[in-house]
Amino acid sequence: MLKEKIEKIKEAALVAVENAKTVEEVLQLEIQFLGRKSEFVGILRQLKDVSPEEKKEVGQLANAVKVEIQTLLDQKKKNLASTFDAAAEKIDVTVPAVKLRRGHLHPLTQIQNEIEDIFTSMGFEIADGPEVEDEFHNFDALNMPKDHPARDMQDTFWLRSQTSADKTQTKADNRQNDTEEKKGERILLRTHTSNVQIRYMETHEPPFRIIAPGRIYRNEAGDSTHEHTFHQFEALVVGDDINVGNFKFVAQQFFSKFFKKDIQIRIRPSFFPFTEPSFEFDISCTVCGGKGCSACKNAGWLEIGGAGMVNQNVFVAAGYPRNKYQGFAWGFGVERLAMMKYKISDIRLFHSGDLRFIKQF
Ligand code: FA5
Repeated sequence: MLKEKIEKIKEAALVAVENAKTVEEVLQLEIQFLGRKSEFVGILRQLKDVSPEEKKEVGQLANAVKVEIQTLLDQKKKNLASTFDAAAEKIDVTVPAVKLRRGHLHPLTQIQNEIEDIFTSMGFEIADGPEVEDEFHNFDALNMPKDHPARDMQDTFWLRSQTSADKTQTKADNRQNDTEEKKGERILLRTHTSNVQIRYMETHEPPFRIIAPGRIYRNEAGDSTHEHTFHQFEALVVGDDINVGNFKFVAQQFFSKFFKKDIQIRIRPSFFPFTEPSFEFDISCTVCGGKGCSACKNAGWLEIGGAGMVNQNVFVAAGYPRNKYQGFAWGFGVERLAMMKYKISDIRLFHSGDLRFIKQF
């Protein structure tokens, strides 16, 4: 009697499990056929009322059937879980992928890297110097006496030293400031990259050739071609017999590589306290090649920056003997070069944070 009931349950379970379509359905069948309130468990409870022989026989059968149904249920669950159901998964492979937003180097960094690559290919070293500088390295050592009008050429952001910033000014502080001033120890934001000339020469002996790119600061109102914070790159080549011809050759090579076309150069007399003689330096117009156009205001030439032969007073301030070495130096504006290369009309765009501008590079 009980045996028949068990066989019937088994058959019903086999059919039901076979027809189940989802994992949820199988879990339901597990409760229905083997759960605590199932008919099957009810039969097992009745075993206590039957004879020992029948108990043994039915018990064995019940165990075997239970294992069989359980195995079948587990197998079915596994099969259904691994079946790919496109509708259930709801992945539409035709939906366009989310576009990854990739950053890139700022145009000024790109230009600086380009400049460094060209000069290292010509055997130059890259030198570095501090942006917070003392008066000695920014002015005094560059042959700019305290009262020299040349200091006014570059309006300066002066910084208060720790001692004078922390205390109210006393007579003693004033005396200390005077002493600092005499020794050229007042501090400032460097007004040009020429401070690196002195820093480098203090620790190196000629011959050498370096460039020093970097950020500089000037206390001036901005317009489309002037910023208070901008970049220059200094060049300094020193040896026994470096001359203006060497300068012209290196400059012509650099600008032809930088603008990827044949560039002519021109120098005009100028004045810088740290060079003698001093030049203003022009290149042939990168747009018209010298014929005259709107980019060069029909001049055929574009102004690039200042240069000259290192003044012997500068060598002496850096610790070299007078008249032992000769060298040339220049300081060119990086933004101005970038503006020429990419035809950018306003220098303020570089630091505007405007992504429409930045993304073009
Ligand atoms: C100097 O700063 C000298 N130290 C350059 C030099 C070095 C001359 C070595 C001789 C030997 P000047 O102040 O002219 O010179 O600046 C050089 C270049 O920096 C300019 O030609 C220009 O390209 C750039 N520049 C100057 N002022 C600004 C500014 N406010 N904004 C952007 N670029 C500027």
